[in-house]
Amino acid sequence: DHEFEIDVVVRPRTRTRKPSMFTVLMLNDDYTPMEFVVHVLERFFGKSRDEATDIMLEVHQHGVGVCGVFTYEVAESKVAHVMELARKNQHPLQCTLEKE
Ligand code: TYC
Repeated sequence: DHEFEIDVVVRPRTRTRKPSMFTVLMLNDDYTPMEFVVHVLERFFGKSRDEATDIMLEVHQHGVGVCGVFTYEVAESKVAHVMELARKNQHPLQCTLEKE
């Protein structure tokens, strides 16, 4: 009489969750100098001068533009840095984050 035993190893499946991503948006206004916006995009978002100029013009012409997409903590930190530098220079520049 023959019996087969099959051992099955069951690993508890730990869920790997992708972090939610957040888009950082730059908003247009009538007062912030174009050069300041270009500087901000270079300094905080790693853009080249050409890329920064394109994004700035997109915001200037259409009201809003994408600075980049990041995890929540990174996006929030970048927005805070932009707002802080704008405030220090007395520019009304607004930067916000939006869940993807
Ligand atoms: N509209 C501004 C001007 O004419 C330039 C500007 C561009 C301001 C982008 C904000 O996010 C901005 N000086």
